[in-house]
Amino acid sequence: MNKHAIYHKPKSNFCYPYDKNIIHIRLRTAKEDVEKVILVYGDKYEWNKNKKIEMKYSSYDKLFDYYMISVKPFNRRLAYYFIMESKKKLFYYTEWGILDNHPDQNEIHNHFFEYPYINDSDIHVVPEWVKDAVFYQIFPERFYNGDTSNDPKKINQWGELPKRNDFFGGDLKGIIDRLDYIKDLGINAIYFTPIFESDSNHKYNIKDYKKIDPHFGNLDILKELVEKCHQYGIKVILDAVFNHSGSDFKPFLDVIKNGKNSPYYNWFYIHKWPIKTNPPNYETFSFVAKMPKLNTTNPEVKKYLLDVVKYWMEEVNIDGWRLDVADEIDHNFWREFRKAVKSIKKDAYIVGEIWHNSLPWLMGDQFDAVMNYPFRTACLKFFAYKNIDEETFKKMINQTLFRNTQQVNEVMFNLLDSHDTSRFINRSNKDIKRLILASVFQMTFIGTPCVYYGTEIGLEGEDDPDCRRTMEWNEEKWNKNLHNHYKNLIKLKKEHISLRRGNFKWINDLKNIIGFIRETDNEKILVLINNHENKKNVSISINHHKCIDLINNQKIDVLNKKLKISLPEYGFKIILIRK
Ligand code: ARE
Ligand code: CA
Repeated sequence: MNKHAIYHKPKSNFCYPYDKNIIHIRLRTAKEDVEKVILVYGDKYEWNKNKKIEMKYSSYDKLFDYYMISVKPFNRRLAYYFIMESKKKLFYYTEWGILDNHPDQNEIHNHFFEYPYINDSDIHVVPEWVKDAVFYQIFPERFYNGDTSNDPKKINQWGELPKRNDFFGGDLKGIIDRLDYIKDLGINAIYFTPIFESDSNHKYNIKDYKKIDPHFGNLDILKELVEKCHQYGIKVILDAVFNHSGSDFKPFLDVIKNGKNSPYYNWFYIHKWPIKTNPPNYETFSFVAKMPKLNTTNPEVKKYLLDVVKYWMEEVNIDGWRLDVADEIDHNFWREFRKAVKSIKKDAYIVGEIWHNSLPWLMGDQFDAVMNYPFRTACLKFFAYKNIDEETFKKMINQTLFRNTQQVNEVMFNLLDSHDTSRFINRSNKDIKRLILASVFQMTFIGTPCVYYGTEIGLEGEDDPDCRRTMEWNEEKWNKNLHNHYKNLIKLKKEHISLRRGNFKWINDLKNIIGFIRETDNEKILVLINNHENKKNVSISINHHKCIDLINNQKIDVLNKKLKISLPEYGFKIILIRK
């Protein structure tokens, strides 16, 4: 057995409470090295009643296999160790490492791993509604101009290609006007990029945190928008830009003027006064002079920003926050932020913007999820660039799943593109088939999908600023097939609980086909994806008799317990397996 590969760690993504009765335990071994893993577990105060249970082979990536088990501790406490079988030999894995002999039971207390006690407040409880949500991301300046009287002085023609500093006049009234469209698509949650006062089109350099940007509307219009959304069953989350303010934020202007005498001097990280902007002699977001970094470790700044949070949640009743540059802000700030948010709305959704492994923010004391860019990366390589095969794609996806706890995976914000990336369709050589397959995966995979406005009609765009083109409202110019496809997928997700709450499991023995099952106690759905330009036939062993193709609602016959499917080029199937 390859002992170097064995890994486990309590109170991490390898051992955490899923709810107050259940602890998830994971173990990593070298790939195809171990035949069997047993978990020996009990209560440390009653170890003589310990039990053994076999762990399930759960997943793999390039180098490793992963085992997993849900255990029910007897009394909320868990003491445990592992027995691994490799080439007919047994190994014992305790907190002190890997032993060739069974640990001495008289000394076992000093050896086992522990999850000492499941305290309620240590459990990461994620908002239930997010599991049912299909998000839509809107960049308000570019969605619809519903009120020309609030337009910026100089605006471009709707439909022109956007340059970095262009304005088009989109606003909150425009979103109210187009809510029927959003509703009709099946969307039930919206993420708005920033809407507070700011002189840019993206509004990430905020001048006044308590004011709606006048080109977007005002407090009353936002209230109306959120109320209408709620009437339509649509939740709303806003963008919290707390890493930095705009350089015209009053406290920063005060520092420019008064230097060390300003009461706000320590709200920022000023290297030297007087302030210079080229290059800035103060900390910023990514060297951008218009974005001075806020000192969120300063209690006054913290108080100010948490007050902003409270204001919008109470005044407008929003349902959560997306956190800008979340990884560059201190963890303690986020811990207090979470408490503040959840004390106002218990099931508010907190989704951080972090592009990498985000476990340190996702253990329950900070965010509920992050924008899942690693998911996008895997989808780009497999569906858009087609430069990895099925196996590599699965390994990448498995890696993303094992980075986080199960409850986080269930509400992960899964996206194919955003206002910070080129459109998926542009990365796919403008080949709609590739976007169709990627969206099938996105909508049927575990987690919460988000559609970036326009992606559903085939709107194109390269990197920022081109990915922020105006929404196309002339239906003649839509890709209608794509739009229908999105509507159908979203509808299926709403109709089938297993696509929202079901377990996720690959079918591992398929060649050149992606296949997986989503399953709840009462429902089972099989998804098959053929990412090749030739037809593929698959045969899957199955114990059930009735299968229904959910795309065309046709019955599929199962003969001799074999489900035989022919997948056309770039074809997919979503099949209900009747239990
Ligand atoms: C734009 C251009 C810049 C240009 C600048 C000049 O993109 O190249 O220098 O304008 O003004 C907002 C605007 C952007 C604007 C930016 C700066 O939307 O249009 O940039 O402000 O003015 C990293 C961060 C991540 C960040 C991305 C963009 O970690 O937090 O970079 N995303 C958020 C928002 C943006 C927003 C800001 C932050 C600033 O979503 O819209 O930009 O408030 C890897 C790295 C990531 C990196 C990612 C992308 O994966 O690991 O950390 O994200 O690449 O670069
Ligand atoms: Ca307008």
